[in-house]
Amino acid sequence: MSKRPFPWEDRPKDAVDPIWRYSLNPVMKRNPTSKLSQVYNSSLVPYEDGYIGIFRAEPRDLITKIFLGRSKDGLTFDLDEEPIHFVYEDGRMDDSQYQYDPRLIKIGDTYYIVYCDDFANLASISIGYTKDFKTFIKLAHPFPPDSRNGVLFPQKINGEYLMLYRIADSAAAGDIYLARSKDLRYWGEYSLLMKRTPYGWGKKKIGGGCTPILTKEGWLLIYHGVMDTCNGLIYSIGGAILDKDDPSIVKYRSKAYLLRPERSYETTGHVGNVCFPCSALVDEETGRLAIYYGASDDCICLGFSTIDILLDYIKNN
Ligand code: BMA
Repeated sequence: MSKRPFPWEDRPKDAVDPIWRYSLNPVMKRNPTSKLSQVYNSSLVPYEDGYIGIFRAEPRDLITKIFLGRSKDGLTFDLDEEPIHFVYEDGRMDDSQYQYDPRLIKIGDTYYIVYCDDFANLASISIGYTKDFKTFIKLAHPFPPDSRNGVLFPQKINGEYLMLYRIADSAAAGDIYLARSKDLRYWGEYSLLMKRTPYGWGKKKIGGGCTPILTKEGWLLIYHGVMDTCNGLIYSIGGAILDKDDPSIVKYRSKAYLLRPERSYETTGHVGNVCFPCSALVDEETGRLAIYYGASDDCICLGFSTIDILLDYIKNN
């Protein structure tokens, strides 16, 4: 038995969706400290005898930043007081004004942080890395301005790093693309991976979510989809399975969402009707999943499932 506690609750009998909510959600509520008004789309990985994470948080000026945080149990979190300060590889200080939607991925002995910041007055994917969580290095922007939702695969596949991303937010661009790189700096061979759904919960745009999880059926992808309604946008969670050796092949994709905003902490907040997944912990022994999602751009919530339940649901729906 690993001594690292895995956050978990059994599926309630009345659960209808393949992801069920932690009964004590949100795990991080709004106004968690006197300095921070909201902490939401955040990403955790196992570290030492607990977890470490990169958290999207807004101080009282509401300018989004990313913070380092630690957790012993995956349920309670201690965030640093200061946001992360990146330096470029040549020693220059990063002068970006805002950062958001971090995904933390360990590859070898390096922890990569894929997130968005400002570039030419537009949001853009950035890649930072650290080996010790003390010094944070940022690569020169690997993607052009107006790229979002970078999700890096946790290992090289056929000698290449793979990244999911979406171009901008304009009406013309809302699909997930796949990019390839040999060194994380120069990306190319872009290909369309998944289009928005023609109708329904992912009609307006879709984007990457959690780091893909390798399973017996291929890469399990937990992503987000957005629908526009008379009442504004609704962000739900969806699932797909990509081929293990060639993730540009979508083997299955669930037509039904896996979770949508329903509880008050998901429907009402800074931006209501948002469930935005950024990371999932996997318990290798049991296949249990603890999925962290930001709710209503105001708080962090936890959903549970298992690899088998999600694979079955995605294949059968
Ligand atoms: C998206 C991103 C997310 C956010 C969502 C809803 O464009 O900025 O961080 O949760 O909008 O506001």
